[in-house]
Amino acid sequence: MSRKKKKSIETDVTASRREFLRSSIAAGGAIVAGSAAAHADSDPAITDLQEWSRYLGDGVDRAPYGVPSEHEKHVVRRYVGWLTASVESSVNFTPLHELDGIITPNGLCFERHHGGVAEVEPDKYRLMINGLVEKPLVFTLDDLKRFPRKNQINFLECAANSGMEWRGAQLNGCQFTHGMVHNVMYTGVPLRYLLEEAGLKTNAKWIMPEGGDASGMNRSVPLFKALDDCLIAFKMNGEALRPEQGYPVRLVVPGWEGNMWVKWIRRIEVGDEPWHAREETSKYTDLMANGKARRFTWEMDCKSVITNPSPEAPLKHDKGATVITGLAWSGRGTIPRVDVTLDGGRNWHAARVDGPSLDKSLHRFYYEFDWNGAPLLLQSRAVDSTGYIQPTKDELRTARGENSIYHNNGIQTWHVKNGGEVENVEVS
Ligand SMILES: Nc1nc2c(c(=O)[nH]1)N[C@H]1C(S)=C(S)[C@@H](COP(=O)(O)O)O[C@H]1N2
Ligand SMILES: [Mo]
Repeated sequence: MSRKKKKSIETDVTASRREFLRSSIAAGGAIVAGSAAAHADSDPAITDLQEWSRYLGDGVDRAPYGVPSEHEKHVVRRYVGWLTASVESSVNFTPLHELDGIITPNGLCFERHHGGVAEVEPDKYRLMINGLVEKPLVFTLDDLKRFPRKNQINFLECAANSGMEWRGAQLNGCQFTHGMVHNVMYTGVPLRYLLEEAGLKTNAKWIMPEGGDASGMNRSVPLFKALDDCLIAFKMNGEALRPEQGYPVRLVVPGWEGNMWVKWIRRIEVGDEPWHAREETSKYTDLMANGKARRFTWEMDCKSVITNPSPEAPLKHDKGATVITGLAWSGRGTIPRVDVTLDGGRNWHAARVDGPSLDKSLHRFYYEFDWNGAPLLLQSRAVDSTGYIQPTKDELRTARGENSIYHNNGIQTWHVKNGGEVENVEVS
């Protein structure tokens, strides 16, 4: 690079930094100057030569499959012992407060299974399509990989996410109140290609995907969805599905409740009416105040949550520049807008959605402000691309009563107390 060129780049950098400072001041953004001021002569982290600078590190033979830094050991899925009777039919939760961006790392995706993790041998894996088709088919894993593939980033949310909060604030952590969601890039074959290969009969209206695990879980899925954007997926975030996520093959049903995303999928029956399986009658229906139940509530309503600060991620400084961040999503499209309030809903401020805004995918939002150190009542409220506005919990209760476990997409409140500690509360 010529001397002259280098110089002009430096000038550009200085100019853009000045512009950044000016615009962040204009936007009311605080500058961290106080706490970031250098203590170059007294800070041993600067004055002493550190261990890691003194000796050679491990070689490339250290970890053929990489793992996170040992300082990140607390970043794990967690479960709540009293929530379910056994660990085989149970759930653990994504540590949302430890993550950023929109992608959930494979080892941190929450798990929900009804009969434990099936250990399917890929050589013996088969997917059968039968019922109202011209020719019933059986695919091996290699067969599936000869169809054209698609990549899609989609969130999966269990319909029971936030289900413990229907009758009031209960679990003191965003991992537990909202952690039954993950967002993954799937690679797979559009289900439509497989159904077309089998040839749908003219009276075909529904499909019933069925799992190969001990629970043999099944759900009725209307044909219009199966032909629209469902995937028969074998990769997550680029690598093979993890055993707990359905290795070697799972169904992806974008925007619809997690229960329909059948793992270890072994069979798809085509029919002319729904099967009224256990998972769509006694479970995954929403009992209303009048004793009637809503059924086939497939789409996940627009929802958001502030992940930081939150009970497991308190504020560690006493005032000044503060970043609020969280996630928003909708089973009906994208999230053009998220608002944040610091005072329990009296004043709302537009948050900044950053990163890809994809259909039926998690969105990341930020709100930067200058905290005066006083207590806060934090909430976020998302609006989706259909114009639907995330409701308050009271609005949900008025509409549906308190009997339900499922589909609680109400606005979450975090109380930031003096000292930065955070508690799960409700305001009304
Ligand atoms: N075969 C099978 N598929 C299944 C389940 C199951 O128990 N067995 N659980 C369902 C439920 S209730 C949810 S919320 C999602 C959870 O997917 P995950 O474990 O990848 O998070 O898988 C669904 N698919
Ligand atoms: Mo679920």
